[in-house]
Amino acid sequence: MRRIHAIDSHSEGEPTRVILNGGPDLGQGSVRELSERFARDHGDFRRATVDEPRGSEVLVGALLVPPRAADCAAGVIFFNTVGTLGMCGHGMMGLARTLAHLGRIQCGTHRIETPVGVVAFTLSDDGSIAVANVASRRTTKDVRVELQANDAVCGDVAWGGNWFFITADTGQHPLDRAHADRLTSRAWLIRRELARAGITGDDGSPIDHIEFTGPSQRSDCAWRSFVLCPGGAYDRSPCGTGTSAKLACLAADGKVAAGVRVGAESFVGTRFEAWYQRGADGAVLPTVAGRAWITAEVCLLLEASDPCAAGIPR
Ligand code: PYC
Repeated sequence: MRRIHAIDSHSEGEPTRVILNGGPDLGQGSVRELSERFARDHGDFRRATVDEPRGSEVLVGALLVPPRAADCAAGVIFFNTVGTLGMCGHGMMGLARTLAHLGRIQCGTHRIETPVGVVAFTLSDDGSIAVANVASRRTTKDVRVELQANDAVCGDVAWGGNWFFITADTGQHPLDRAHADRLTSRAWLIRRELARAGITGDDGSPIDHIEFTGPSQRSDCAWRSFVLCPGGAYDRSPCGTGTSAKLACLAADGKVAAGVRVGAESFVGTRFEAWYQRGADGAVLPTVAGRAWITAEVCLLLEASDPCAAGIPR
């Protein structure tokens, strides 16, 4: 019987599972290199810890690894049922809350190496966690994607630690939970047609997150979003990397100035607050703040005879 200890949390609704032991030996290297090894060689471990029957497509895993950057407290690889993520905003909040729960960190600022760069979070006395994310950018504005006969969608391609296609065109489906299935179908269609049309991030990576945005009913939020994640579930939080990508678009359009705080509402009504600063080179440096709560101290059990020890067969 293999035992893997983990702490589960949720960040404004979206769950994270931080793996505490039993992870594979990924050798030496930068967190980007370790992440590539993890993605290539350890799919069984990834699926065992986040896929059904021990998890679900909503869950994001976080594997702690040694940082190469000397000024970082830890390195982390975020992953889901279908692969690894570059960064994960809600996951970073869950990691911060988990490390505090374990007594490994105190309030203050901590730097973490991710596969896409160093991210700092600040844990405050009131429990809020502000994640200073990697530089974010819009790479293409108003990309038109043909969907099917008489239907096309126009949106922006942007980076916020993952690649996003961001559009207000929901196909007239309201951004509410009664329409989650239709929004999911449309987002899948957009993702498929982006790939078919060869539209990628500017580094050639597939665009694997689709974000619909629209007006929020909350007086403290500038928009509401539906973000389809790579595994097929929608983000229950406002999506930290998606909020960063959206902020990069608003900054590029001159709609939100540096330092101005905006609220981002998730599809389930929860909220992140976000703002950005300009880097020396003019880059958009977003900070996304929210809260996270511990939900479980878990010991995952993997029996040798279990046909689903490495996740449900797919
Ligand atoms: O919060 O950045 C995020 C995120 C990415 C995928 C799920 N959540």
